[in-house]
Amino acid sequence: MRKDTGQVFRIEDYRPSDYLIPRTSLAFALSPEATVVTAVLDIERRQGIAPGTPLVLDGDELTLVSVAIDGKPLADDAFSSDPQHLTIANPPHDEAFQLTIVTRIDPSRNGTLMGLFRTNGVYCTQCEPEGFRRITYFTDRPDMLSVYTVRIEAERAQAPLLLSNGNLVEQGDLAGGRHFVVWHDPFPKPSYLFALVAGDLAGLHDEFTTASGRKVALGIYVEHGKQDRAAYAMDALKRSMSWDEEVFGLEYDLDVFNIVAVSDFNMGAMENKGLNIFNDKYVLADEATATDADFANIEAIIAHEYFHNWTGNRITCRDWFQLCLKEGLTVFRDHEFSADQRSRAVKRIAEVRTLRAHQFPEDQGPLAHPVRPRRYREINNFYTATVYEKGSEVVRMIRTILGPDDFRKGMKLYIERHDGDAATIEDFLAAFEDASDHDLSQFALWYHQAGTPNLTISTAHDAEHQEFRIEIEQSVPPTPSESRKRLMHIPLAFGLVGEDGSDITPTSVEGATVENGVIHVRKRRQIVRFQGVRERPVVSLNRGFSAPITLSVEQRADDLLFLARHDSDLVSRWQSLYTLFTDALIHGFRSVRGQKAPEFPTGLIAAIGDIASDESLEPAFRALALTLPGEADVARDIGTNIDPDAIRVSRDALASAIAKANGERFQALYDGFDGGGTFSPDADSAGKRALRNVLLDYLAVGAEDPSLAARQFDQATNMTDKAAAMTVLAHRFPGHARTTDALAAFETQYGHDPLVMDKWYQTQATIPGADAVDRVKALMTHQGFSLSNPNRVRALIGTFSTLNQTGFHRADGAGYTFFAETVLEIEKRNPQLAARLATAMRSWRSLEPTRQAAAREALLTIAAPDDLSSDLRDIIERTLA
Ligand code: B3K
Ligand code: ZN
Repeated sequence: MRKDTGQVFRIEDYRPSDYLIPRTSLAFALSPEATVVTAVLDIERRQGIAPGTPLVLDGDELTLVSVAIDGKPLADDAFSSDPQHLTIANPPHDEAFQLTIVTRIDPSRNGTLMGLFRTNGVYCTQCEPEGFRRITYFTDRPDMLSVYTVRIEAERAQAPLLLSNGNLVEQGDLAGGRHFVVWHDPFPKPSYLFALVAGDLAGLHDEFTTASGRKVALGIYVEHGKQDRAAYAMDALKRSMSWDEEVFGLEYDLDVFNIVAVSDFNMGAMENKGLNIFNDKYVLADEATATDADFANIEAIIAHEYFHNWTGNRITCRDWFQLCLKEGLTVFRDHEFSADQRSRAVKRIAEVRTLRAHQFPEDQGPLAHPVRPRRYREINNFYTATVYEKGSEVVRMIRTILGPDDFRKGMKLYIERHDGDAATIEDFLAAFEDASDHDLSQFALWYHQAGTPNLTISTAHDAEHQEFRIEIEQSVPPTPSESRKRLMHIPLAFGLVGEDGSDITPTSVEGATVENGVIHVRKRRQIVRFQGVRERPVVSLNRGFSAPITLSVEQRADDLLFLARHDSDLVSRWQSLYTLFTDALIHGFRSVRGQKAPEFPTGLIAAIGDIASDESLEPAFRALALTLPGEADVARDIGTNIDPDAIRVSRDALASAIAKANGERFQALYDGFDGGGTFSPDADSAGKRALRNVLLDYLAVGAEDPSLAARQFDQATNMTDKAAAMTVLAHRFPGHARTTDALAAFETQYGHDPLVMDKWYQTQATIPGADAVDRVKALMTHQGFSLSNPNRVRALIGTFSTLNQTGFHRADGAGYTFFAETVLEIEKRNPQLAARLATAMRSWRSLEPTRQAAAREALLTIAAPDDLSSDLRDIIERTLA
């Protein structure tokens, strides 16, 4: 594992490398404990660099076997090496030479899952961001573009399948039961996109013909016997390929596109050129084993990795500070894809919920950083919601500001200009400025400044002068190492809603640029005056969630209820309800803290019943509208002195008030949706299941016994309904015999299938209350559980620490103590996973004092060992700072 050295990387220190490596040829002699890698690098000195300038290559935990230049082995004093570097102090003075490096690595003992490792008997690589240096010494940085030729040799019985990037150019048998293949990727690429897979896997094959008539062989490789579960992923891949042609005019460029699903993987998936590697969770699905959410994730992630072929691979990043250049843009593209495949409004609401749940707390806590960071100590810790999700929001805002036509022109120009480059955010913005007549200099702050901007808004109507006024004040809260913030350009979509629910069009506007329903907020304080507004409108703000901001608005509850029922923008309708829920829950929380029983507005409770049964709204929307803000969402909105137990009481009380008032309606609705029938994962069918399952939860809150949920569990014909019923049983009736039976039945039925068992771990890890700590500890000893597998760890420890607010934040600190020990245990094998888990502590300062003190103790425990990895040290020190 890479120990922390304290080194900090700064964007201003970027300079091009002294040497280039236009061609890289790799030969792998695979063996589980001692794989030998021979790298032949064509090296060219960059123009202007003095002959003899030392050549320093990166390495990580490598064993060097030999080094040669132009075929001649180097004398021991001609180079120096340690596991981290290979330095050739005085390389040939010729402009070009060939460097041959032989290294030896041990894939079977590589628990970091970076570089070359083994997962379920399969050799597999992960090189982004700095894993390639764990395979051979190299200039392992994203601006080092090289054309790769890869020869793989292995025992045929052990690894009949040998894959790498690009096209297959040669294959054959060797003596002793071994065989080989040669892959060539004609597109220059950075080392982080290198990939190799070797093993015994089953393939699902198909073909795609591109718009220009190129035939592409598609392959998805999975464990034997699981091919049928890859059909949905294959379908999603073909839809992604067509969509990118239609919407962005981007075609695939190689003869083959392969995807491999593996069971030990630190992240969702990886976009290696022509050979995507996936966490099997995001490939394998059928109705019996996957939920609708799994299907939607598979569709989105397959698309995301495929879309990287242009935004990431053909155009890559100059350095890791530019990560959002590929990630933010590609998330935006996958969001648009899913919106086109499903319901746009529902998709957008889900995005807003995700952003609030993951990015807002990051932006509002000690780990806040700009979408394009300026410093990092461990780049692995910057694959964050800010870079990805806020990065996507920034691209969306560019489209809002430019309009769809100029946005399309800007994208086209960006791709024409930078195809084959390692580019920067400045390059990206320049393409949009040059393709339109917009000045994006103030807007660019979205990339450079951390923190969630807030708009404080007040409105007034002057009936006599028929004027409606919106007063807007912007502020950006301070974030670590950025105390003073500059004023941002915020595109605020809005509508003035008249009595009949339709939008009022004013005769004129003064005080700000207002275009196509968007106010361009650019100053600290702005007053926008709308003339010709006879009746008092209800203002609908941040429609479509046009900017990733918070709003402080003095808006009357009846206006919000009016918007919840009538706004023409569905995202705003949902938002209005969500605001009302949040206000009610915070009010309830204060009552609980003050030893009073919480009370909730009856208008809101009645509106929920109406919305639930409003047939003009799609079921998926109704399901989202009925979903209360999560406990962590409420905690974030309260901000300080958090007592998760009181939030839980308030939230349960609101759920129960809603259930009580609308019980009969909910029951009739629930009965009206038939859970059986032929399964289809499409958005409409999934929406119906989502609504039915939200209703089931409300019905359970109001019920004396668990029979409804137990019946659904027994009769479910798909995993969505089964898992939902299991969760309702476990969370609403913990310890009840029907719950115990259901959990046991689930284990019996799916015990052999780790991905399905993750749902079982997750359900139990999230049962609220103080018992959760012991429950999770006990589950860690379950025979199917392993601290070495990231999916298991995330299902049990990850969900416990992020979703179980009352269990994790147990008042006596036992949740934190257990967590600290577990994180340190995981760190020994997989520092990246440990660091990611540890971010669950990031909001510790907003807790009430007793919990805060206990959380600090746990953080200090994690920080104590001297030999911490750079991954974990970086997170813990920033969290404690
Ligand atoms: N680019 C990869 C993420 C790599 C994460 C490394 N810690 C997957 C993706 O965003 O598409
Ligand atoms: Zn990505």
